[in-house]
Amino acid sequence: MITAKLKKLRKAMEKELNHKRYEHTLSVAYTAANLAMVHNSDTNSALIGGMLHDCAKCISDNKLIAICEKHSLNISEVEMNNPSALLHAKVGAVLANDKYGINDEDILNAIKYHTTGRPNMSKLEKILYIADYIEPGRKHAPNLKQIRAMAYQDLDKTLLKILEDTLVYLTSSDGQIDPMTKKTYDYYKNLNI
Ligand code: DGI
Ligand code: FE
Ligand code: FE
Repeated sequence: MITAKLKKLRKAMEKELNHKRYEHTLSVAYTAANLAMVHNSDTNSALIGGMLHDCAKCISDNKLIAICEKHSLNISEVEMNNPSALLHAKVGAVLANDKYGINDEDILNAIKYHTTGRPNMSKLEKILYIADYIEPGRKHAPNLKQIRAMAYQDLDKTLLKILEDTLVYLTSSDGQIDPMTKKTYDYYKNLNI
């Protein structure tokens, strides 16, 4: 069911984000809802998490840093060097709570960890992380066809594959790896799934 709350958030995101990011947002929300249906998780939480996951993506680097400082959030060196890529997730969780009225801890954590993941993720956290990577508008990641099929079978295996490909991509493009991305990869690698 598309609730009044979700409609309100959709309107807010249409205003807040640029057109391309808004389209991506809708796509992530519906992909997350599909994954939730298949994996027996709450579809409404998936829709709300998807709708808000990139709510801080169109905020300038300086403003992202200022919001972190205002909320006494620690900024690591890697985050300071890549504010848009990394801080939008952390700040997104703060805004989801403060500005968009979301109190559900699981949804807030799914937004907070949607870029790096974290060890021992909840089902919703996994669903949002994966939906962000596989939504139909994504084109450039390698192995997308295989990963999309895998996502509807096994969340942990899919997570591991995405983390592996992300680390390869970051290494080949000289991107600084956030320690949390590596920690998440190691955790799922060591599960031996
Ligand atoms: O916000 P999106 O573009 O929809 O996707 P996202 O939030 O998953 O990722 C944003 C970017 O962050 C994407 O280009 C991949 C990158 N990323 C993921 N893990 C790391 C990272 N970038 C750096 N520098 N380090 C990481 O560990
Ligand atoms: Fe993002
Ligand atoms: Fe995204």
